[in-house]
Amino acid sequence: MANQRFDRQMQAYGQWKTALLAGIERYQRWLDNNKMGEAEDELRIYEVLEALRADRLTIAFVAEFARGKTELINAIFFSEYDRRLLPSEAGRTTMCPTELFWDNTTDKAYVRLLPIETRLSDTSIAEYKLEPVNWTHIELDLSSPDNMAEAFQEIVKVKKATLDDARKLGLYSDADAHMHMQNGKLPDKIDIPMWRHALISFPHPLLKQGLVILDTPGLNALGSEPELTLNMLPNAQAVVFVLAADTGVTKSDLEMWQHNVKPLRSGHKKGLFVVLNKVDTLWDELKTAAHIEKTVKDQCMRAAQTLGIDADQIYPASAQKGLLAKIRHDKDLLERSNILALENILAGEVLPYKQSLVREHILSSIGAMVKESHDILATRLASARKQLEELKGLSGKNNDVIELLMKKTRDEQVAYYKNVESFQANKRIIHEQSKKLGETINLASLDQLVAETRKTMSDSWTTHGLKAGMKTFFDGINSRLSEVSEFSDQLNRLVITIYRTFHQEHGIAEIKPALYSLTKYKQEFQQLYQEAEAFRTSPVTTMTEQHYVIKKFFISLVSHARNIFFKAQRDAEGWSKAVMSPLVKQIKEHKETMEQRLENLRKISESRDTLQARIDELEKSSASLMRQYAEVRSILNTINLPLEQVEEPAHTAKAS
Ligand SMILES: Nc1nc2c(ncn2[C@@H]2O[C@H](COP(=O)(O)OP(=O)(O)OP(=O)(O)O)[C@@H](O)[C@H]2O)c(=O)[nH]1
Ligand SMILES: [Mg+2]
Repeated sequence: MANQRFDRQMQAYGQWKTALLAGIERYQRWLDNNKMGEAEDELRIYEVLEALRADRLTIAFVAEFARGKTELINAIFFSEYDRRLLPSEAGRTTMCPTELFWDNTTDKAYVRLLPIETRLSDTSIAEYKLEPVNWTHIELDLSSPDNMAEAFQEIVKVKKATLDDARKLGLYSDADAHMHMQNGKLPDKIDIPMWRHALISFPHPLLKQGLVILDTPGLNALGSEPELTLNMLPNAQAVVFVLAADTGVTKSDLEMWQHNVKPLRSGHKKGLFVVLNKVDTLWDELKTAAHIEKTVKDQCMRAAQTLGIDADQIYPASAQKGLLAKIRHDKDLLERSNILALENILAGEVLPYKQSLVREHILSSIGAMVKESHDILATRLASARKQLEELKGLSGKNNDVIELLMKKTRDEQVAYYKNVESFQANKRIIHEQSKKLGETINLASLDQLVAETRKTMSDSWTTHGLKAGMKTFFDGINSRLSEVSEFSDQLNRLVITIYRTFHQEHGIAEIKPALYSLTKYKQEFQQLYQEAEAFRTSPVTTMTEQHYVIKKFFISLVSHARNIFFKAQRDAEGWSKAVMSPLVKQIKEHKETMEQRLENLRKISESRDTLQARIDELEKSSASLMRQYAEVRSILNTINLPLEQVEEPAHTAKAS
């Protein structure tokens, strides 16, 4: 009775991905067999296939310490081990961000830990991930749950550090002194986490299908690792924010919500879930079920008011009772814990959302290409049919008619060639201009902006310096984006005119060219700005050792912005290579069709016996074209297929 709907919905998602992979591979073979693909197309298909194979779905659990994040993860995903797999205890437990996933590149189960001292270097966690030598590696013995539990205990380890060392690591500042006082005195050494980040590769079926669970420590740790707030959490497809019924919404819960969680989903509402955990603490044997239900409802309502969301957006649950119920196979307790309802919500919302993201990615990378193949096949089919009709009409006609037809076709051909020449000139212009577009989105100019920003902050790595720095940085980004926008608008207009002319003057099929748009990147920058603002104004940022956090924050911010610029530039390059391709292909098709028609007419005028043979040939090729057309259509359909819903809509019965 372990994970039910989530499990099956994840399987349905896996099947969709498998069908998609197979469809795209078929398309790749089809392009190859028909010599339709260019090197550029092959590369893009290869990239899409690789991205699909490496595709992951990340669900992050975020909350203040001891709200039950780890217990929820144990209850939802890992109950079949009949024990508490990840350590969850009273007080601060999880000491470093922990990623659970399956490493399909090594097919090995392990725990990898990044020493806390790596915080002293400027290397990001993402970069460290590429260098296993920097991590402490522990193999997992899957046959022994005790051995696994012991290995997982590493994640919660702490060690003693002098105040000075802790300060250098950004883990202590004078403002936190009161938290460490012992008998009114500051100790010489304080506890700091052993590890900065943990990776657990574990062969659980869900993880094997690409699920990644990100468990995080409480507010302090979140505030001191900007990479988590700026990169890891925004990249997760879903964030579960956990509150606890025994504490209600405390000041630090609210701070975390406002500064670290809410901004994550400011652009889109999907993928943010709030759980009111530990509702079992409200279960009172002396009260009626109706009374308890009302107490839970009231608490959800109050929490919703404090967070500024609707009450039905908060899911009451008991992770601990849910885990216990699953281990004991106690259906009533499981129902009461409301864990299954929570699973239903995750399955019903996260997976379709994730699917829409993957679909968007595929459509933006190869959608136009597949559509182009589709259109070319449609053109070929139409011209084969037209030729068939023409040839069938010729039976019984004398040579004069054929001569006349040949002359007409030749004239058409001459006029056409002339226009193709002017097209070549236009194509060169587009090519040169779009090269300039790529240059406008220039990483070197971004780096220059970064240098300017650093100067503005002039080594004042304080929240005040950051405020000025962020203004220089985002103003600079905006002015660069406006420049690119203006240029790409001009270019888009030119492309539209060329396509339209060819359609109007030469009867080429009407194709809508793909236009270059910056909207996506502008939105990403807007989102980044909001996250950065929330981080800048967060009380944790103002409290912690500023120099350390702000420097790290700045590095994260820059790397994120660079990434967006890089994507915009890569897309501009891809776009400039692909934008004229549909028209080029249609022009080539048209040319070949005309040549073929002339050749047919010439052969028939030489010998009438060839007429029937030509008709037969054309009929055969029409049939083959029909099959190819159907094939490409089916690939387009698979990409657009909605995710099969494995059960009725999510059941959201509230816990009582
Ligand atoms: N009564 C009750 N206790 C719970 C529930 N969920 C978790 N707990 C307990 O609360 C304590 C903290 O749970 P954790 O899962 O470690 O909390 P966390 O949010 O991961 O905390 P950190 O790792 O410190 O950030 C543990 O003792 C859990 O057993 C619940 O639903 N009901
Ligand atoms: Mg924990």
